[in-house]
Amino acid sequence: MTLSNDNLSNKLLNIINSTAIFDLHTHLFPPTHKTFFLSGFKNLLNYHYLIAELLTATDIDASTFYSYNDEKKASIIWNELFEKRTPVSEACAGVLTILKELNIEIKNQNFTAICNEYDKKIHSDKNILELSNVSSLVMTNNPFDLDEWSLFDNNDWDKKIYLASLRLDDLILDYEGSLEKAKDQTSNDEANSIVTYLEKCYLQSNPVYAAVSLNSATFNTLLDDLTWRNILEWLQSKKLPLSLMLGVKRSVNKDFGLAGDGIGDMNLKELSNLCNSFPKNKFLVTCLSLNDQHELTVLARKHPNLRIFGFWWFMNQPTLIKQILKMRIDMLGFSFIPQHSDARVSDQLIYKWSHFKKILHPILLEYYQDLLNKNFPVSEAILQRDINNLFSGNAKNFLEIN
Ligand code: FIX
Ligand code: ZN
Repeated sequence: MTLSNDNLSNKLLNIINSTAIFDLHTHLFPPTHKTFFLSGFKNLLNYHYLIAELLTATDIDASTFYSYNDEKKASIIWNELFEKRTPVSEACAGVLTILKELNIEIKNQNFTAICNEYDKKIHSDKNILELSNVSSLVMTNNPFDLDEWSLFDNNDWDKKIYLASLRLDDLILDYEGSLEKAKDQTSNDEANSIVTYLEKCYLQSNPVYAAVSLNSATFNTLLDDLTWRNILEWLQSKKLPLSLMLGVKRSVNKDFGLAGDGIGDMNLKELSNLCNSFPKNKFLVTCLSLNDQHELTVLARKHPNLRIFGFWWFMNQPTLIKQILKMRIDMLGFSFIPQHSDARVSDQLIYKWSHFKKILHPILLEYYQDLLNKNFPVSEAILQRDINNLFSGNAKNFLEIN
């Protein structure tokens, strides 16, 4: 049945809130992978986005801050960013959204009281997945970090919820060290031991894509380096897309650790070149800089083997998302993957997705209202089809999974 302008907004909101999400890129792990699974209020506060905010807003010294235990770090962040200052940044707002969702009052409660109440409410990863309506997600799995990779030695976690991806940054950052590990793990001394090792990892983990973060200084390695050409060929044979996270410069401020990465240069002409040179490979692409968004969207109209995904990190701000999301729809229709969470702490799924939905609803509403005004019949079934595609179908179709 065709909807009218009167009931469109509510129907759309209901569908957005009830449709299951497939989260294409996270840094999450199942709870059984103990040292890597992060959850809870203290971990939420110790998020590197908030650490960067703290270390630049105050005169707290980075190495002194990092020498504290998790509880003390979290209490400093709460005190400096939520008590002494007004928590209006996107990362601060995220913490408040989660507290509100869990009905935890801030008024008249100090840090310890909030921590205690929070710990009573959360729960398990299942709880969080339910609250955020995420049905499955892709982890970031580094085959060259053997401790982290030991996840795949065990079967005590849900492989239908936690899907694997092969994160290959170590091959760029430390090729020799990675090669040694690959040889070690495969008892293989041949030139192609990297691919031999990746094949072993593939069989072990059943990944849905491989991924690497690059900037203009490292991007050409993909085209010029024999190992990478072999990897691209191997990925094609496995029908595995390569996810390219473009425009990051690591350690802009070394003292800040994980909170010290920034934006680097990126020349997207090289991306176009890559898409042409490897037409049978598929590339998921996200760009870190606002400057690259328009060109990236144009390239997604030119290369069928390129699919845009998400608002990565410094792009994940409401003001930028509103503008760029509309531009993507104007140029691509709904043929892109609008968001991923990049969650590092499981609880963040709750705010990352609810914040995105809050932006998505009024933007989509405008497009559907315009269609109705032009006498194009918009039914509930059309809304549901579109939201299914935006929240999971587009990503799963590109990955060829169901
Ligand atoms: O490279 C990445 O996958 C980035 O998302 C991370 O390295 C970054 O630290 C992050 O958490 C961004 O959201
Ligand atoms: Zn990430």
